[in-house]
Amino acid sequence: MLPPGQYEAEKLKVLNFSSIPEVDVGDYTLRITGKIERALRLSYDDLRSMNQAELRIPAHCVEGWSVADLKWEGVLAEEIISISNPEKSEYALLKSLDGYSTAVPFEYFERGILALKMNGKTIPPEHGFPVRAVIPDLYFWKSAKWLCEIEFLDSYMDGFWEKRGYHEVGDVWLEQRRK
Ligand SMILES: Nc1nc2c(c(=O)[nH]1)N[C@H]1C(S)=C(S)[C@@H](COP(=O)(O)O)O[C@H]1N2
Ligand SMILES: [Mo]
Repeated sequence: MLPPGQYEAEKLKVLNFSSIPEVDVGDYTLRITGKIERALRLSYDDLRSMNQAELRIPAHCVEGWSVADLKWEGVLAEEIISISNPEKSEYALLKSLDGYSTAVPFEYFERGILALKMNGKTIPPEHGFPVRAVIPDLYFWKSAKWLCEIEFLDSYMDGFWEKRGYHEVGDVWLEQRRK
C-alpha cells in the first residue's frame, strides 16, 4: 500500500544536496555520540563483523515518488542501541560525510538499519557507500547516506532539511511533509 499523496516509481532517483563523497573504507569511522553510556567508534570492518540482518524498507521521497521493492542488509539500529545504551534519548541526529544531517525520532530510529548492502550488492557510491541509515515509515530524507555519526539527543534539533521547513518527525502515513 502506498502512503497518501505518493506514486509508484521503478527506480530511486539520486538526490544529493552536494557531491558524492569519495570514501576510503580503511579510514572510515562511524561515531556514536551524545547521551550514551560510552561513546563508540566503529570501523567498516567492525560493522561487517557484527550480526547482519535484512530488512525490506520502501523509499518514499517527499517529492512524491515511492520505490517499493528495496532490500537492505547490515547492522540493525537496535544492535547499536544495545551496545551504546542511550539514556532517555528522544532523537537520533544522523550526520553524514557530505555535511548533511537529519533528525530521527528515537522510536523510528530503533526500527531502522545501518545498511551496507542494497538489493544484494554493496551500496553504490551515489546511494550512500559505505554505510547508509534506512528508517522505515519516514520520508527518505531521514535515511542519511554516507553516515558518519549518530548523536543521541534528549531533545529535538534541526538537520539539513528540517532547518529548511521539513517536518521534525516526517511520518509518511501521517503525511508529515512540512512543519
Ligand atoms: N548524506 C546525505 N543523505 C541524504 C541526502 C543528501 O543530500 N545527503 N538526500 C536525502 C534525500 S532528500 C533523499 S530523497 C534521499 C535520496 O536517496 P537516493 O539518492 O539513494 O535515491 O537521500 C537522502 N539522504
Ligand atoms: Mo528527498
